[in-house]
Amino acid sequence: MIGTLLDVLAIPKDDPVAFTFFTGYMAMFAAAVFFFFERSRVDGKWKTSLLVSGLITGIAAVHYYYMRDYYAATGTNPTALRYIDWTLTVPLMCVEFYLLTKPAGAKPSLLWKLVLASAWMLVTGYYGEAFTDGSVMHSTVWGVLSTVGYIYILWTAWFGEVKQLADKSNNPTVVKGIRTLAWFVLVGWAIYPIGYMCMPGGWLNVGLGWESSNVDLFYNIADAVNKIGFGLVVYNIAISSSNSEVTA
Ligand SMILES: *C/C=C(C)/C=C/C=C(C)/C=C/C1=C(C)CCCC1(C)C
Repeated sequence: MIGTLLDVLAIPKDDPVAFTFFTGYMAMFAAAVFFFFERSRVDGKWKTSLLVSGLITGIAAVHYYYMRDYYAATGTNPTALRYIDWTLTVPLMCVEFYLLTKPAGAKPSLLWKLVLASAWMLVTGYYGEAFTDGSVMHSTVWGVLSTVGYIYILWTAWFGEVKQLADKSNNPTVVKGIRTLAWFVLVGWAIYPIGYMCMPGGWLNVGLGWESSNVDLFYNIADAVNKIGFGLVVYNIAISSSNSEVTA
C-alpha cells in the first residue's frame, strides 16, 4: 500500500531526501493556508505579522514544489532554487523581528542591518556550494565567511538591538516570543551549516564520510522546523496579546 503510494508519487523507497521534499511541500502549504486564515482572528496590529508568516511558508511551498521535481528528475541538489527561496524568506524572517519590536521603537535601520547580514550569509554560502571545486579549502573559506553573517543575526537577537527593544516593550508576551525566536536562530538555524558541511569538501563529508545527498536532508528538516516554527511563535504572540487585550 505505502509502496504503491510512493511509486505513484515517484519517491524511491530508500530515498529519505525525496520523501522530505514531498512532506516539506505539504507542510509548508498547509502552514501558509493556516496563517492566512487565522489573520482574521487577531487584532489589526498583528495582521501584517501573520501575513508575513503566511508569505514565508507560501513562498517555501512553491519552491518545494519545484525542488521536489528537480530532485526527482536529476537526483542532484537543487542549489539555485534553494538559495532563491532563502533569499526571499530569510529577509522576511528579519521583517518579523522588526515588526515585533517596532512598537518599542525599532527603526528601519535595524531591519536593513539584519537583511544585509542575511544577504551576506546567503551570497557567500551560495558561492561556497554552487562554485565548489570539491576542496576543503573552498568549502571552509566560504562557510566561515557566511557564518559571520549568521553570528551577527544571532547576536542581535540574543543581546543586540532586538533583545534590548523587546525588553523595552514592557510586553511579557513579546519578551518571551522574541526569546523563543532567538532560540530558533541558535538551534534551528544551526542545522543549515551541518547540512553545508556534508557537501564535497565539507568537514562532515571528508571527516565522517557523510554523503552529499544529506545536504538536502538537513536543509529540508531545518526549513520545516524554522519556517513553520517561526510562524507559530509569531501566531502565538498575536493570539495571546489579542485575547488579553479583549478581556483587559
Ligand atoms: C527559511 C530558511 C532559513 C531560515 C535559512 C537559513 C539559512 C542559514 C542560517 C544558512 C547558514 C549557512 C551558514 C551559517 C554557513 C554555511 C552556509 C550556510 C548558507 C548554509
